[in-house]
Amino acid sequence: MIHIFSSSMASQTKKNTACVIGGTGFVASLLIKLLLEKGYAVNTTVRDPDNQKKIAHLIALQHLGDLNIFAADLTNEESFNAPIACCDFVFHVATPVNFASEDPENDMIKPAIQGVHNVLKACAKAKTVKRVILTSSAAAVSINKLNGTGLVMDEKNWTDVEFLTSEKPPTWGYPASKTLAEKAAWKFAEENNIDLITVIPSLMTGPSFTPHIPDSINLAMSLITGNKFLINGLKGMQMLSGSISITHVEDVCRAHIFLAEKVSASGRYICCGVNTSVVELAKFLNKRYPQYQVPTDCGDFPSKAKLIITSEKLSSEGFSFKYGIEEIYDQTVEYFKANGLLN
Ligand SMILES: NC(=O)c1ccc[n+]([C@@H]2O[C@H](COP(=O)([O-])OP(=O)(O)OC[C@H]3O[C@@H](n4cnc5c(N)ncnc54)[C@H](OP(=O)(O)O)[C@@H]3O)[C@@H](O)[C@H]2O)c1
Ligand SMILES: *[C@@H]1O[C@H](CO)[C@@H](O)[C@H](O)[C@H]1NC(C)=O
Ligand SMILES: *[C@@H]1O[C@H](CO)[C@@H](O)[C@H](O)[C@H]1NC(C)=O
Ligand SMILES: *[C@@H]1O[C@H](CO)[C@@H](O)[C@H](O)[C@H]1NC(C)=O
Ligand SMILES: CC(=O)N[C@H]1CO[C@H](CO)[C@@H](O)[C@@H]1O
Repeated sequence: MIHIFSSSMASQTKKNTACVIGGTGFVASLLIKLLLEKGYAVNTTVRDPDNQKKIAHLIALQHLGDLNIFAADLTNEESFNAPIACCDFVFHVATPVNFASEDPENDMIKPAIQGVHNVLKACAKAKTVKRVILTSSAAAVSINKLNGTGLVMDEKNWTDVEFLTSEKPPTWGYPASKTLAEKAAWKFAEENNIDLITVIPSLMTGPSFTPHIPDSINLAMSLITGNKFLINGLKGMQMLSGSISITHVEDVCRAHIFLAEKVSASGRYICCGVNTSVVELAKFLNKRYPQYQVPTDCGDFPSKAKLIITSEKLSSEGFSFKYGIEEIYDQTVEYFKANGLLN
């Protein structure tokens, strides 16, 4: 009797509540699933709640627990007040992504910064928010003009925005927007006394239950699928960002929740499972999946990465990665097979 009584009391204690900004995406949809599985009540925002195709995978999560879906756009300040009201934690995951943009300033940089301000303003207004977790990117850490190999980048390092905006290398708008948005978040949080944590993931892959295959998975799989455009994208990524660094999406989502709950956590946290280069990755994939005949000859493309980004700080808080390179790719290959994209 006593046991039954105490467990029913426990179920009445207030649930942890979280708001996830941008719920439809690759990372956010898995984050919502993990939060619901941990017993959180979740409010999420999407741009287009009436678009059944874009939100069906979120509706399908509602059987796991308490999930409400709200309409909000990063450029609309008022839209964040209702979903964030009364929440303990806010995960700001959404960001405008448009690698082909001819106007990165208006397509990515401005809305990303505006989004950070609008979300953080709503958090300050709510007065219940204990911590905000912003999803930044390795693109906000590792891009600089230095040459060499074996450089180690950590949370003290910031991408050189001056280099990006003056030389405008291909795809410069995305890293510029991520860096400037994260800097804007730190400034606003300091001025308004908000407990902010930033999570800094590298390229993510792993299975996804979004309606479309996420771009980052297609990029990570390009050496296997043989998509020349994306292989060039991967090479461009190594040249610009200094390495090919890969993490299982579930580890990144686990790190978000770990850092929200870890009271002693503060500042930026790089979350990177594996550091590698295009040539090393090609050799690994060629050996592990001989059936796909991944070419390993990349001509005179640099075989060694310029740098690694280290997750030492995250590990020293007690976080451990669940997935290494073998499991990351085994699971992604299975996901591609299940979607008819590989034999
Ligand atoms: N994927 C990676 O490899 C990777 C690596 C490092 C960092 N990150 C970071 O991780 C986060 C999630 O990335 P992801 O891969 O999950 O991206 P994604 O699948 O493309 O999702 C992006 C999300 O942002 C939302 N969004 C875009 N513009 C918006 C706006 N104006 N207002 C409101 N929402 C908007 C999208 O909503 P709609 O559904 O309405 O379009 C979508 O839910 C991003 O901050 C990204 O920079 C990703
Ligand atoms: C979600 O939004 C509603 C409406 O603003 C609010 O009452 C509730 O406390 C919010 N939080 C959660 C986690 O449900
Ligand atoms: C890096 O190498 C490039 C090409 O060789 C050169 O133009 C540039 O000046 C070098 N940068 C530094 C900081 O040494
Ligand atoms: C990274 O930051 C540290 C500390 O500010 C600095 O000493 C180091 O030169 C930076 N590394 C690079 C490659 O910019
Ligand atoms: C310096 C460092 O952390 N190197 C690691 C990069 O990633 C590989 C795994 O792919 C590790 O073996 C290295 O230790």
